[in-house]
Amino acid sequence: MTAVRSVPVLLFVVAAASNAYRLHKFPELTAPEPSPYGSLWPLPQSVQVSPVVMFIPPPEFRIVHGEGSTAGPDCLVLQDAFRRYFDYMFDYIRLKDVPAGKTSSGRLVELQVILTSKDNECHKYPSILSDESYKLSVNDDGAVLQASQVWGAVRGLETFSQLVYKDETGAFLINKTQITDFPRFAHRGILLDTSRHFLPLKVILRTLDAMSFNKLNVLHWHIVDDQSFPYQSETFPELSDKGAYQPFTHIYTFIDIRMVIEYARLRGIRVVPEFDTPGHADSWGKGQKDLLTPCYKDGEPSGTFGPVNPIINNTYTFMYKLFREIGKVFPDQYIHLGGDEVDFSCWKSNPDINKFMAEHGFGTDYCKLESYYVQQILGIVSSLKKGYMVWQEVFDNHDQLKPDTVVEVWKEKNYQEEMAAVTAAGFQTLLSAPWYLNRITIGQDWIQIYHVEPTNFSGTEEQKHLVIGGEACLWGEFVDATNLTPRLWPRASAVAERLWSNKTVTSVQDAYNRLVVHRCRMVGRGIAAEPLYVGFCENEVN
Ligand code: CP6
Repeated sequence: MTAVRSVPVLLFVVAAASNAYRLHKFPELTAPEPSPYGSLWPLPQSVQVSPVVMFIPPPEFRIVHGEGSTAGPDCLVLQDAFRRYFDYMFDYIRLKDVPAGKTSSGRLVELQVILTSKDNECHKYPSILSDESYKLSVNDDGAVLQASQVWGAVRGLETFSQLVYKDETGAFLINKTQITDFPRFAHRGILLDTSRHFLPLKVILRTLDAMSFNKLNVLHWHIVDDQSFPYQSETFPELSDKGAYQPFTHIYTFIDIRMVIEYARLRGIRVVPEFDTPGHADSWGKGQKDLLTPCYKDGEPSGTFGPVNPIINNTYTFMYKLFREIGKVFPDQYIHLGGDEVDFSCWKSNPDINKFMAEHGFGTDYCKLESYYVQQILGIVSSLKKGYMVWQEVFDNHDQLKPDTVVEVWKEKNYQEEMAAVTAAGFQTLLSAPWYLNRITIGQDWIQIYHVEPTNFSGTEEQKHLVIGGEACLWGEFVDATNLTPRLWPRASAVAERLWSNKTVTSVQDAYNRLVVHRCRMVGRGIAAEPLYVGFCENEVN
């Protein structure tokens, strides 16, 4: 009797709970339906989609260099992109068996890609100044993708591939469409952390694939930190011999790094390495004697070590040689120098440090010592003709930074005030504070990510122009190759649209309608992106 009576009670509880969950968590959204913009992600700046549909016969379809293009078959960036996108659009099908489609009015057999600039940058690396704009026209008389440089062509090919879809018979279709597109922000990044856990090369390359599907263009490679030093230096091989989790398997050799950089270049993605000092450098101490500050307890060295030791000349000789090597290995114009979360307690405990402080008139202000260190490092990196990025503390604690420093705002608390302060001081800035993707909650947290407006702080138009973009950060304490991809995607896609699309693109419902399909497409292209909510995706593995 009791068992029978408990059943309806249980059902009631479950129903009430799931109802509350549904109503409470997603008040804004209804079930996804087709967007007028199909599955375009991120949404281009200007899109006109006509209802007129054309049939694409895959066996005949070609992506070609159009007449008058400044690029030809020797342009590896385009050749590789043509191949990739053909595969993404028509892979896994027996080309001859594709039905002709019921609703189509014309046939599209060619996409012409035309580069217009003489300096189309095919044989260069992308930079903060790269031109990623393009125009795409899909018409009766053919499809034309026009861009000034290869970077715009790569973005436009992604867009073209997103326009192609299948009808219920399996025929490939595309609507007549006109698109004019360019990014809102020049720096659209993902931070990967390969120190807390080593990430195999394959995982990094997959992430670059997924970044290109989302038009993201900077890999911020937080390559070393307290826990391990996987960067294999030629000048100082002991750093990874002693500081990596495993000296032979869990390191990145020059060859590995070259591979990441070239794979990224072919997708219009920059690789900005971060070598974070003076804090977050425990692992450096294992292979480089006397680099870190010895901490003291009761007047004696305690055997533990703190931040990089800023008071000895050898530190700077070492840093010069290391950064000289790094500057050659990584071709990007920028190096990220970290500078976050410096713990002063070890410096405070050390009598030599305190003596140095007194001699330099720093009093007991350890920010001044940090500042002294940072000035030296910035000087070293400048002398190597590289630009640098730093975390916000470097701006907070120092009054004389070089004007071309890029300041990355990461602290969630009052980040809008920080953006206002950094830009009021005339520095370029990057936003990552609201985009920490290692932080997870239940439900559709991509909506919070999507709602962020990077220029939403009080300041002049001039200040807003100093916001050069932002980054989705995937810190590695709880992330390795097993869970990286679903933790990043599709949530990083929300950041990608915020940084690419027009400021006026804010409809969460339309974003949801497109993102559901975009996520399913990523799954089809081999990216294990997690689902947004309940629903069916034809590419899901079973
Ligand atoms: N590692 C390094 C980290 C963090 C930072 N720097 C970090 C701090 C707080 C959060 C997430 C990450 N793990 N080197 C700060 C930039 Cl919530």
